Amino acid sequence: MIVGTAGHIDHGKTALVKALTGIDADRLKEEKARGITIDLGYAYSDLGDGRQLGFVDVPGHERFVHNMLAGATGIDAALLVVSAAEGIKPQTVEHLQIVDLLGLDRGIVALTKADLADDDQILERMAEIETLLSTTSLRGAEIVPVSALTGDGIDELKTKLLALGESGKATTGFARLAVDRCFLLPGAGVVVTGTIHAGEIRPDDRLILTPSGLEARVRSLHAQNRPAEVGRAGERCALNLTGPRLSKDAIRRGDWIVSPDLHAPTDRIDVRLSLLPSETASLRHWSPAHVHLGAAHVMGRVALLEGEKLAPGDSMLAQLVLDEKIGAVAGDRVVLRDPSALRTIGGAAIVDPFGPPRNRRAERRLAELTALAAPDDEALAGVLRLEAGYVDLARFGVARNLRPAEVERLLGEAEGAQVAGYGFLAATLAAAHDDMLATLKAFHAEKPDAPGLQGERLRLAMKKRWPAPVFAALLDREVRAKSLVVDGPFLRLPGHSLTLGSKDEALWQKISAELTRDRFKPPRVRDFAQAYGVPEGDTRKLLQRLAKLGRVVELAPDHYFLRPAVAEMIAIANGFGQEFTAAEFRDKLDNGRKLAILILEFFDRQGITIRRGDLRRTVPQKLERYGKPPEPAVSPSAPVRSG
Ligand SMILES: Nc1nc2c(ncn2[C@@H]2O[C@H](COP(=O)(O)OP(=O)(O)OP(=O)(O)O)[C@@H](O)[C@H]2O)c(=O)[nH]1
Ligand SMILES: [Mg+2]
Repeated sequence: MIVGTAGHIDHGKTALVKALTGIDADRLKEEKARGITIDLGYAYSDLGDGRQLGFVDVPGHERFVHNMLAGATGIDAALLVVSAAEGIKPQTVEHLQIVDLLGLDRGIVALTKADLADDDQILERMAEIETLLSTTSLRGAEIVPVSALTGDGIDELKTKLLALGESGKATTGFARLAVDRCFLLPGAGVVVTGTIHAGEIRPDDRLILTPSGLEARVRSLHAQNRPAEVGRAGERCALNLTGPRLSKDAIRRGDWIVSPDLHAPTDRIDVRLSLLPSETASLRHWSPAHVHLGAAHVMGRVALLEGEKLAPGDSMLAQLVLDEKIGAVAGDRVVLRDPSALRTIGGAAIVDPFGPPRNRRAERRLAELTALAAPDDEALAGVLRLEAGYVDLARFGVARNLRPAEVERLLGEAEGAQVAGYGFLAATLAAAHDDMLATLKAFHAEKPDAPGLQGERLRLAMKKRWPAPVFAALLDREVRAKSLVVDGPFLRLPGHSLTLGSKDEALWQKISAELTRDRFKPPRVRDFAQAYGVPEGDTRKLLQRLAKLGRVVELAPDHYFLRPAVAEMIAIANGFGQEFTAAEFRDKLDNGRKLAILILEFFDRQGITIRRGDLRRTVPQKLERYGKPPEPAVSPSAPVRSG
């Protein structure tokens, strides 16, 4: 269990930690010289029965509140220290505000230097403190008079701290540790310390530094100051890291060390923001602020999403636009301080760590944020019901540090279904199915001669406009279910087939027989017209229609080939396995030099072949441009011999 101190300068925090643990957490030379705490100090006390109390000792000086903030993140409970001699002072109030904004509702107040006050004074201080706590997350917390000098009350305080118990952070998510220190240990190399906010870390784990993206492997670790095989959420850990580009200078306080699945630095964070009631003026849109998240501290601006001003004591959805990228997960608490870092002005809970750069104030975005502000299960169900109708499940998982299996479970609970990484409600899928099929049906009715719609046309023609990747997922689902058919570049209903008029059909029968017989050297439009006594214009029109249907391909003006024959010729060209000449190609097709060159020029135009001087080669990606080549004809089986 990790306890963080809080309280005004000189009120006895470090002395109290020493009385509780025997350890002086002030380790810097400057701290000793000035008699004040500047940076975070750490102390552990083993209670002998396997239990342990860990302390993060913070500075009370108003200039070092940013350090206090880095220390207060990830603690289980707050130990608010108030001097019985001095009572409530500015940083007593500010540290308590921070504890409140971080959502810490477990803590104890130590009324220190009790040896310097009489009983009446102590009772008076206790009443003042009780009033101060009453509007915060620590309301009702116990107040224990203690003296680090005489030792009075120390054992009682220890017992009461232990009784608070651990806060129980989620070990189910991917690992994330907030780095508060990084140093070089002779013989070991780079060591970072910090609190694990979620998940577990073990030796040999491969982790990533957020935001830098540097890779690190855990060589060994200490949890709560002892060598360990695993560090769990809620524990303070020291990790000995190695990595190709890792160095002490590449790691800073405020970085996160995360499982690779969770590495997603962001500089636009959508939050629910509260302005402290003690503020004297409203916060205006686009105000600059110091933003503290985890152990990180960056500058940013506050984009208000639901108005131009936020009044003291009020809350509103907002987007924090940061000067630098950081790691963030929904539910994380953020503390804001004024631009000159003189006072804490408010705090926020992260709703979506990946805020959009555009349309962030649009009504549908605000509705989405309202849904996302709920606990995980309700949030997923809520977002599925929104007008957009789908959830990008991977993004949802990373934003909230949920493993894919957990997202899947939540989706099942919300009675949703997954299609290619997107979640939908069954009713939404049914509506999309109906919409897609009705759109195609209407198209077929309007254009019975057309083979179908191309994918993008279908997407744009539907009643509901899906984003292209979501549409692709929905379309794939329908194709798999055979609700619609992919026909070359076209999508059509399975029942839709083009029928030619009986005259055309009869003509096509004759023409197709000719095209089949001489598939590499077919007659041309004029030849058919003459042969069958049909006007040339009508013959041409029929073949143009058949080309639209994908049955024939016009390789040169008025010169049509059967589509499978084109696929076969591509296979023949590819069959050379290397560059080939027009003459070699002609010899395979046996169709004359002039025609062979016309065909190859057509292939060149289509990008199926690339020509270099007299040589050509095929382009692998284009080989199936006209479908797969027909199976080679099966040779007639040898007559069965008897005997
Ligand atoms: N008489 C008396 N003096 C105390 C007691 N606790 C602390 N002090 C004295 O108060 C002074 C400040 O104590 P610290 O523990 O350094 O105070 P702090 O809250 O850690 O101060 P910062 O870290 O700088 O905010 C020191 O001179 C201590 O000896 C106590 O219980 N009784
Ligand atoms: Mg101190």
